[in-house]
Amino acid sequence: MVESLTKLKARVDDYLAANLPKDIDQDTLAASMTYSTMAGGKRLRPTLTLATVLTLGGQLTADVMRAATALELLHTYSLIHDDLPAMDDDDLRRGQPTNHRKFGAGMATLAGDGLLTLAFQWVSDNHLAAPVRVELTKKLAQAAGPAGMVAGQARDIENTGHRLSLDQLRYLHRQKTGALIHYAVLAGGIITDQPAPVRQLLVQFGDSYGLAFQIYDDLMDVVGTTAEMGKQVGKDAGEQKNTYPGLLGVAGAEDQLHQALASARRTQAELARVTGKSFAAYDDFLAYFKL
Ligand code: GRG
Repeated sequence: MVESLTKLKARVDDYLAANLPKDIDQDTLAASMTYSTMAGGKRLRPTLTLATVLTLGGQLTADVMRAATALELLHTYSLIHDDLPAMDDDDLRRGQPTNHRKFGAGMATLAGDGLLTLAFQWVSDNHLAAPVRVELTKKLAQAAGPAGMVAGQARDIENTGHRLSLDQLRYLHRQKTGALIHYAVLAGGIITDQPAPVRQLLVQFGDSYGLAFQIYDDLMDVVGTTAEMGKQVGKDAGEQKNTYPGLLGVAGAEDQLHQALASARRTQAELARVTGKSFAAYDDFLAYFKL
């Protein structure tokens, strides 16, 4: 039986609280890295990995927790750097002042650098089988690096103020937000040593889910509130960012969201058919989208 999302999130929170401070050897840097990591994120990415591991018959050992939770460190780095004055220049994140507002841009940059680097330490320095650690490290680098999230961020910066086509926007989102979610689901398949067809279905689910997640985030910037999102909303249009509602209108974006969710549900059913296991745990993740 897969644990509830609330319980998985609590496991991630507990693991981070207990282990992050051990690996930082400078007081202000530790405060800055811990501040953003423990500021109350949803823990979507590591919980996707953990739910996938449990669904596929794996156990949440300390080593699995370390490898899975590494992704939350990396995700937090991306948020800190995204908020910096040189990027989005945001004041609020996870309902609290952004890292550079509290610690200054220099320390915030270093907190991000520290979290990114520590993520690779956690994913490689554990007792999982060596081929598993190598595969996780390689796939995480591909997802987060200059052909993944960093490329998406570069595309976003370069194209702000230029209207992209729907295909171009989808590609940007696939890199910027989708790549880490793709990795989150795949990591569960790598940890439990799944055959190639199952891994293929896992990434297909991750890709559809990641797309839905980004469209929803774009929509919430238009129709959501700061209290709901924990960050300033309504910024995208003013900054001429490329977004789904900007390109297609709210109704068009909602339609794309429905299509992405339908595709994720089809893949969820196919995963159950191919593996003979219940993928009901993914229902909790799909329930995130309130339409
Ligand atoms: C700085 C290299 C670099 C990359 C930044 C992911 C990203 C790339 C920027 C964030 C921009 C953004 C708001 C994207 C929308 C989707 C998204 C990633 C939202 C934040 O993730 P959540 O909702 O946040 O999982 P919590 O706080 O719950 O972890």
